[in-house]
Amino acid sequence: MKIFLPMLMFKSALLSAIAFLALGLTACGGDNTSGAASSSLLDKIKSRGQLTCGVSGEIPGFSFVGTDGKYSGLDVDVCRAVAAALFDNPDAVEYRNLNAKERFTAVQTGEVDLLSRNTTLTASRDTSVGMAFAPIVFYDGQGMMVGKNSNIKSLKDLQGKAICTQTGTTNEQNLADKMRQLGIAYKPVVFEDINTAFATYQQGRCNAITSDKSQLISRRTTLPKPDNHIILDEVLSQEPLAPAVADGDAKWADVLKWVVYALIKAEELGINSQNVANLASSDNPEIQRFLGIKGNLGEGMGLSKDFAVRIIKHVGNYGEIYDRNLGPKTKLNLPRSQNKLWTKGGLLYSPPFK
Ligand SMILES: N[C@@H](CCC(=O)N[C@@H](CS)C(=O)NCC(=O)O)C(=O)O
Repeated sequence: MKIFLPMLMFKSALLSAIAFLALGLTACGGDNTSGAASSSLLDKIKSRGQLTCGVSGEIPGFSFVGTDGKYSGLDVDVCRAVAAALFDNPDAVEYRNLNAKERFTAVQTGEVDLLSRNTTLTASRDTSVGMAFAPIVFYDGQGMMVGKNSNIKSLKDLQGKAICTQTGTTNEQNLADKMRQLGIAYKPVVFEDINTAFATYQQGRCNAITSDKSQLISRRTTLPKPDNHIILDEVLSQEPLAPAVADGDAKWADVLKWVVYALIKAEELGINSQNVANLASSDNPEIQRFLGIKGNLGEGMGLSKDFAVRIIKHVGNYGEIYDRNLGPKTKLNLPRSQNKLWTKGGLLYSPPFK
């Protein structure tokens, strides 16, 4: 016993030290959260004077780089709205094109401040991939595109056929799940790059290509003969698309969250880029609070009082963003369907600004 006592003492001291360290680490972990709140990315971005936004850059209507090098699309407008709220300048954004595989690492390593890139909000991404998602900006579902003359009229006609998809996406998994459920054996052809995926489909080396419906509609406009391709009626999954920031920085996540809500709320209140200046004299208390005429909602978020005015005057409300990028006057001409406001039978809803 005697012989083992010092060893036991050593062991217990060691265990205590480990426990202490572990506690310390936990405390640091806990402190980090509150530390992050006090030294939030928000402050760094403000002093940097520019926002770094991760987008795709390959999807017209969502995020696309024009021949003039300018970015446009609904996802891009989310970046612009955040920059408008922060700097009163929607152009204070540096964009980074990210493919599906790169996107989450880019957020975790701080390469981008926020991800606004046709990304589906899922439980695992929200809880174990280290993302903090903002509200949904586009309700989507996965679809299947095939050649018009292919004789493929529904998913069951894809037995034994090659289907192009992209790695690191929900689409790859949904396809496998759906086809297993339907008992259809198919050949998955998986790519990292969307352009290669579409080029392969275009060359006829895949009988079909699957992705979010909005993306299929968008990319179809870039094919040499868009009318030669149809999107099957069946929807394989739900794809609620939302922007995201890295987990653990509630202050920064709140900014993104309330900028998105501001876009929705502005449409609901009938405030748009054309009338926002006149509404400075509104006597509606809800509008007064929202526009920062009364109260200090913006300040509580680490923003200016008039952050909503800045967003709307530069970027517009959600409806204006939708119409500009995806609406009937665009090549995409996507019906708003689920992406209408809740007051119009859709799913878009903002909590109160109070
Ligand atoms: N919403 C799905 C799919 C998103 C996705 O990345 N889709 C591919 C096409 S299947 C894409 O957008 N690629 C664009 C690119 O790589 O730039 C997800 O979050 O996983």
